[in-house]
Amino acid sequence: MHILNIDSIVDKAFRHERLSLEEALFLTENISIPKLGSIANDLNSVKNHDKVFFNRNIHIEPTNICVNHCLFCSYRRRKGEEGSWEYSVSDMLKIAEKAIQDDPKLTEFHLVGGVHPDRGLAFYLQLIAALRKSFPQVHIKAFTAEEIVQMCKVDEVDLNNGLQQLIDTGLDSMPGGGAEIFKPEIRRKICPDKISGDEWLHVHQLAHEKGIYTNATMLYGHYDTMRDRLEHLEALRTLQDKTGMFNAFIPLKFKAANNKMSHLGEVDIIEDIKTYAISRIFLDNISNIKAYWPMLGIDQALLLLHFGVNDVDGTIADTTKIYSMAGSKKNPSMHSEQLVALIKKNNKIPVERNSVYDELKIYS
Ligand code: V47
Repeated sequence: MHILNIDSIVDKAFRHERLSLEEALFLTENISIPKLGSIANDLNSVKNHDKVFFNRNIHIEPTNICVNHCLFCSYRRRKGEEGSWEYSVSDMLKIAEKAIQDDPKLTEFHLVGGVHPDRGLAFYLQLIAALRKSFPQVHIKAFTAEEIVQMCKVDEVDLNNGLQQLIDTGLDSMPGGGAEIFKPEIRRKICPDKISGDEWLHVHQLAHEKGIYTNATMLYGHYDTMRDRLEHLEALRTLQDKTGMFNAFIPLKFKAANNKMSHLGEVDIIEDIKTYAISRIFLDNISNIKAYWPMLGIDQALLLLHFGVNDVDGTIADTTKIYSMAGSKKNPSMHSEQLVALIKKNNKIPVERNSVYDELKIYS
């Protein structure tokens, strides 16, 4: 059996050589936090030169009515239940119009919601077509793999054809949600109705083959171990080797308020730091590691800039409820000037980007 040695793994990481799962696991178990941070920081600055990306975006959440029963979800409601919503296409156009009035330089609509029982592909095609027509300049990043599989099922359209229709109508890229954790035993327990990890990967591969970028996420900090997280990262790394079309990886920390897993509580900041840093080190083929500030809080997102993170998502403009319903701060919103000042305070270079990471403005 190959005996692992911490010094040689650290040397290998600093030489920017790819680590095996066992080496990465050994590293997280046998190294101090500052040392782990220095490796992650080194790899990040070679790739991203101390630049920290953000964009001007809003989230549009079409509905929180959902057929799935994910135990970690604080957001889902049944049809007709108090607190449920289902926006029409014209409601969503109004949300988009207001956002553009508030910030004419907005570059992205991020659309994700519940898996509605009766809204099929046709409804979502109408929505994308309407947004595309009214806002041809805005990038549409929309729908998780889960949502796309289900909307095709409702309208009995085959997945390949349905995804192509979405792209032809104006879908520019896909967000990374719904990946949760790929390990089948845990996935069956926390999101029993969702597509499997292999199916999630298949939908993203299909999107990549059709020429659109996607993101990837991982829900961590519940029943998962560091080995489970690394297995998840390894599956993403393998797909990225094939396609190269993942734009960003976003670790999502399990938030424990108001859901069926609240009793688990939340992991501490050391676990967060280790997870973000090892993501930077292990995912040698995904350039952007994003700390999504509405979920983590801005202070922690900024701290993680020193542990491999180079992206903090966007201005959001008060438009997402997924995380406030699970215990994060309500009504998240940041002016771009605030984000710029905070990034600079951390001795990093703020860069406004578009959704495919073209640099729009460097605030040096
Ligand atoms: O898939 C739901 C997660 C995801 C909780 O691609 C929870 O740029 C923690 O994927 N605690 C949706 N996480 C959000 C998402 C996302 C967010 C920001 C940027 C991007 C991107 C993608 O939220 C779900 C699920 O994994 N989630 N409930 C919770 N209680």
